Amino acid sequence: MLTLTSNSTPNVRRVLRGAAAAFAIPLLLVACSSNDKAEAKAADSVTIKDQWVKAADGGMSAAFGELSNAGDKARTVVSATSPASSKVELHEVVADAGGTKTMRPKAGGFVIPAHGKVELRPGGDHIMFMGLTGPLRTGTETPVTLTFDDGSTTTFTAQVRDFSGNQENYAPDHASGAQAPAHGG
Ligand SMILES: [Cu+2]
Repeated sequence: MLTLTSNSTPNVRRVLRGAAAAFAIPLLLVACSSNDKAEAKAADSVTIKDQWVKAADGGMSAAFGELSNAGDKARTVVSATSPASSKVELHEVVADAGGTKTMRPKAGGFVIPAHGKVELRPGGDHIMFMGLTGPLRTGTETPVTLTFDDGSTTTFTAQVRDFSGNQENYAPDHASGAQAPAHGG
């Protein structure tokens, strides 16, 4: 019924284009909301407890805690950010044949099994603060935001605590590491 013909005036064409755009927007909204209902986000099923950050005057520090996944599907933390550090990495600690422990970025991030837990602790997996923006004083708190593989995010507040154990070396990549100073993680 509404067919554009060569004798349509420019005015009529503009009106018809506007009508088509108005119809397209509600259709997009419906598509998005039905998607959200079909699948829960990782941020809705993963929680953290006993979270804390190591006190430091500057340089580097790390955040720890116990991640729990209440969902039926494994979830993966792929990155983290914090206003306390200009750069944040997800680290693991590995020991070489001689027993020397080295921390390095964990390939693939932290995988939390369905109905399972991942403990972030000194000497194990941890959230590494690579460049503190200021001192982290005992008794204060700092927010940390985790991003999951589905793009959802969750932010928790971690208490700053004194901790002096578990000094490991840091290897930015597998080929080097000799130049990096030892630091806690
Ligand atoms: Cu580290």
